[in-house]
Amino acid sequence: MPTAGRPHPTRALVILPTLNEAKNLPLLVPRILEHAGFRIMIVDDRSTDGTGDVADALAAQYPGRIEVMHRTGKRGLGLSYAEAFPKAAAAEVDVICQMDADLSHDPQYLPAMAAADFDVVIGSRYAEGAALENFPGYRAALSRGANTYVRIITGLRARDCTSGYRCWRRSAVRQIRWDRVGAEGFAFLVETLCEAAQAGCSIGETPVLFVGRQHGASKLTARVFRESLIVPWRVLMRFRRHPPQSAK
Ligand SMILES: Nc1nc2c(ncn2[C@@H]2O[C@H](COP(=O)(O)OP(=O)(O)OP(=O)(O)O)[C@@H](O)[C@H]2O)c(=O)[nH]1
Ligand SMILES: [Mg+2]
Repeated sequence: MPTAGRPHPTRALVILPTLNEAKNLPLLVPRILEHAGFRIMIVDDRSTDGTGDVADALAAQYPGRIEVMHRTGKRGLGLSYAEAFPKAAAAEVDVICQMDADLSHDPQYLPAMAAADFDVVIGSRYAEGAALENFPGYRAALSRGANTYVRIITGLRARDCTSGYRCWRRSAVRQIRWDRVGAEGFAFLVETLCEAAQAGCSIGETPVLFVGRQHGASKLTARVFRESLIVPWRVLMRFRRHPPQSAK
């Protein structure tokens, strides 16, 4: 994958959605901020384990580099990102990254992903050279199945369409039709990738080592799972009515 596209250092803003990540956040944040030019926007969804306070303490510890959004509306990963992305795109940045806050996504990949010559770069668990660690077999099978399902329905070509580790050019984020992004949960990841392809954005993948979470509980509920089954079809219908500029 080409990595020399944009001048470095890049001004990057990393969006970190959190729901009960009090143990993980203090370990993750310094590792992101090791990279020059990187800032963080933490989007906490009324965590009950004190993550909001941990986030505020980190923001005080790293003045000017961390912004904390304490959400009050309906909870949801998709709803959190849908609120954060347009706000991030209004900031003075070149690249907007998104990653999980549970230490599954290693920040070491951020500079290369941010500098890669694509509109959207996926930190991919299934690109050549990627690997999974501490990830039970049934979860890996579910994840692979989800990707096959999504690719068949939507026509997306990326190997890892459900990865939550991505870097976007700000210009690409501004092209997304945020008014019609409606997924409340994890399906947001598929919906926005489809919207990016629909908008004619180039999509690339960089292999990452994905490490399953060690602290805290999973938030994958039956409701979120059901929505993930429906959203690819919803997007397909949407694009039938408004054909894509190009199929990626
Ligand atoms: N703001 C917000 N963040 C969320 C919500 N649900 C999950 N997250 C965060 O989104 C990221 C991914 O969620 P995970 O729970 O790790 O999902 P997963 O990787 O599929 O599952 P596990 O790693 O097994 O728990 C983490 O940083 C979570 O804290 C939510 O409703 N709101
Ligand atoms: Mg996780």
